[in-house]
Amino acid sequence: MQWRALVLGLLLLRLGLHGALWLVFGLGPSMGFYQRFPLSFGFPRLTGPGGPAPGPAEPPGGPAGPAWRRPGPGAAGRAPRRRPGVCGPAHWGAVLGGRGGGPDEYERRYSGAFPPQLRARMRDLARGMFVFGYDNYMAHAFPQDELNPIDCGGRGPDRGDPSNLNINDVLGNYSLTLVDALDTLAIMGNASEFQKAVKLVINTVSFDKDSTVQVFEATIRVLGSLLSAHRIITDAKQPFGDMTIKDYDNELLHMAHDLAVRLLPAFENTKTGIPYPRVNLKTGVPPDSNNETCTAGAGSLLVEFGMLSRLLGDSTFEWVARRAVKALWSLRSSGTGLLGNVVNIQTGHWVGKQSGLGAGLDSFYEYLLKSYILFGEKEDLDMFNAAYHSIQSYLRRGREACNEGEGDPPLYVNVDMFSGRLMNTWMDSLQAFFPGLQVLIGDVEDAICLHAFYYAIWKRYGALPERYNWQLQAPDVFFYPLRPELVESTYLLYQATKNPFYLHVGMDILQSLEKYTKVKCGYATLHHVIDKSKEDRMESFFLSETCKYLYLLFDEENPVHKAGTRYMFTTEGHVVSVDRHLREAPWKEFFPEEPGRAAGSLHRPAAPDLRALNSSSNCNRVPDERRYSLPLKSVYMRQIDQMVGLI
Ligand code: DMJ
Repeated sequence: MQWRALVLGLLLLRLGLHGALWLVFGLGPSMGFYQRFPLSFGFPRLTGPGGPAPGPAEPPGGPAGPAWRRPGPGAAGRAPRRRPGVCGPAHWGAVLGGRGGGPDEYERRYSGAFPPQLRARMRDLARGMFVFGYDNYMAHAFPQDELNPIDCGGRGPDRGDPSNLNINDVLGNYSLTLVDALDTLAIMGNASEFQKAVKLVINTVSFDKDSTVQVFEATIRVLGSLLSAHRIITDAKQPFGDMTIKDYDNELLHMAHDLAVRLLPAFENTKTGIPYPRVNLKTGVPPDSNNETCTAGAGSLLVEFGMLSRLLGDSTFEWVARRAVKALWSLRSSGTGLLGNVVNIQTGHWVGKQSGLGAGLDSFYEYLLKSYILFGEKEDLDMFNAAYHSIQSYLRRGREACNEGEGDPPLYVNVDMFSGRLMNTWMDSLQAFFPGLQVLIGDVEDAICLHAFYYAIWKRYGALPERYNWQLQAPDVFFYPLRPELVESTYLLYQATKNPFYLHVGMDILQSLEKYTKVKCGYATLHHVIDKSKEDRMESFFLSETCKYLYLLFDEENPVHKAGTRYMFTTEGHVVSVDRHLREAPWKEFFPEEPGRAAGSLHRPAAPDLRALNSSSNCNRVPDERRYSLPLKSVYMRQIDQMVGLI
């Protein structure tokens, strides 16, 4: 009798615990939603905090692996998977703020599923994570580029070893982490620190440095951040609180201009118009420069260069960036419509024929769509739609629908750009940005599926290995440098669905970052996602992206989410408001498209008229050339003319 009472008591205790969990964490409804998308990845259960040891490769002839090796329907000549119905602004409204229309079905059904107190705790945890990293950078590393979070020191370019591209491509001796973090301070509403940081950047950062950096990295991390902060400062509405700077004289815009001019030599002396990958900020393209560049590096400059052009009223920057995109686009395979990952900028030959969504191509796709969102140029959307069609036809494997039908869940693989044949069985962690991009175009169901795949990997390791082999179901490359891509997609999916499942994902990610990467003076790169050993490096995107997206995920009331303003994030997570000012390209009135011009040919504005444009600039003031010793714009045009052999 006593034994029965004990069993009954335990049973009641368990039921009570479940009820409490349901009430406190809302696990019931959240998981209920998730179960509508049953995904079976065949991952073994976690066996401990580190997860299981890497399993041996599947024996040849062993149990049948996933069917992702098989080509998709498009590759077999059949119609590709259906496209999302609408691909245009109607979809972005929900994602970019201004949801309008009051609570939708999901909000009503799940509004209590992730309690507000827990959400506030997570928001504060995300803010604390940023503050810990930022304060330590300022205390131990500034004015150097990066924080070494383990030895509590700073890091700049590796002058002793110029071939150390892992460091030198990114670190330009220009206080990178401070610059990259500016708009995160504003988004977190920290006006005093934002103002302090902006003044510090204005007073101490210079680009007149003997540093050879990658054009792409300098553009997305530095140029993009300067422009984003400039627009926050000059926004008449000041949505993030009072972020104005006393006596601000467009200094950040001038700095962005100065940097972009220093990057321009990369676009000279290239036969295709595709830029060199690196420039020295003082001397231009190094004499021994490599003629090979990755597609993403050369073709993801348009958002920042276009913004700069439109703010200055000077078409030069947009023109060179757009020319690079068009040149790459013209080199796509005529059969598959796919691009490779590495190209020779002089011959236009593909050196890397791998086509995928990750390293080497990721932001190329992203910027086709984001350029359209920002500037409204239809040719960008046309290119994006065509690229998305090829991706669906040749890269996507698995069953057609995310949550129903036979076969493995969908997955995007790496293929040969010309044949569409599978090239390898790994996917890299950069790919995890793609569900976020799919949200922007309204392909939310597919985004849910792909995101779930990455989250499953995260759950297994408490991080994303740099490369994961889906055939072996084990990492191929083991490090995790605090990348933001999964958080970014989680945030965008939450904005699109408002399903608390994504808050749980965010909480999980936050907790594993705290547990596995926090060290004495910041957050450290995981050297090995299984044994959790660390490297003494905290990349600047941890503050500019990872912390920002985590914070925004939990900060429902953030101005970014309010109706009336629409925001977009650059590939480095810098916030830009989408408004008509950036849709104005003043030079267009002066240089209308020539009728009968061959499709795909480049539009070159005539140099003399640029003078007229300067005075009608939509920027408050034309940069002061004397102060920055910048060559006149007509000089850039002449250089560009020479490099493309047009005169
Ligand atoms: C960032 O610099 C950007 O997000 C870029 O587009 C890809 N790589 C890193 C983050 O992983």
